[in-house]
Amino acid sequence: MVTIYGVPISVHVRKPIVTAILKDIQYVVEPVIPFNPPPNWSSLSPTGLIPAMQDGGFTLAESTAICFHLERKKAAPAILPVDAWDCSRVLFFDGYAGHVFRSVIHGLFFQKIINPNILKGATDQSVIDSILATTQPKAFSFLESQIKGTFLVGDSLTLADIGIVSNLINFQYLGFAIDKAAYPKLAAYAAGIIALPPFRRALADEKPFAEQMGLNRGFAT
Ligand SMILES: N[C@@H](CCC(=O)N[C@@H](CS)C(=O)NCC(=O)O)C(=O)O
Repeated sequence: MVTIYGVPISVHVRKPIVTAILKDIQYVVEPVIPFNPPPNWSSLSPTGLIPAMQDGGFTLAESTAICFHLERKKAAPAILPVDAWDCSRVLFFDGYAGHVFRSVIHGLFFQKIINPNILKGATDQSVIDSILATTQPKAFSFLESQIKGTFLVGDSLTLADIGIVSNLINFQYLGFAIDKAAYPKLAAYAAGIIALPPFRRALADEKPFAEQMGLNRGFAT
């Protein structure tokens, strides 16, 4: 049994959860909120960030490393293509997903959810407006240019889709829509990936957490 530490509505915790569901690997989620971690947290997550994982006597942090462990634990269905060029492209998009999180999603989520609900601070609307006017259109325009079909790379779900769409889920959780006029391919792509069974189950399982935080689930139903 694999234990995944973190909250399932997190962009990065959802990556190993979707991967485990896709591969039919048994897992449990041990809720950890980074702002209020358990005493042994630094031994599980050296950065203090979620997710971390335990599998038998083996512990690991960093979502990409955890997904890679799950890939080696159970090869099929693969989230990393055999073809070298395709695999490199998948790793590029996984890295780009980290960029989307840091430059778009983290700031929006912090201002709309973490600051008012957890830290009891005030939302800074100017930060939200700035992200929506600068980094978000730049990232979405790039992604729009990359979409050629159902999946970002090849003809099956890979770590590229898992990382990118996990960000797009949290964008929509905040009540924002992917503008179909400006980004028609991205909007259709995200809806298609979210409709796949591993994402549907992950979103159903995280429903109580999403509802507790007052997140918008309209796109997921
Ligand atoms: N590179 C890390 C990033 C993890 C990350 O940023 N996690 C966020 C939640 S999605 C977090 O722990 N945030 C809490 C904080 O910033 O203190 C990974 O892929 O696991």
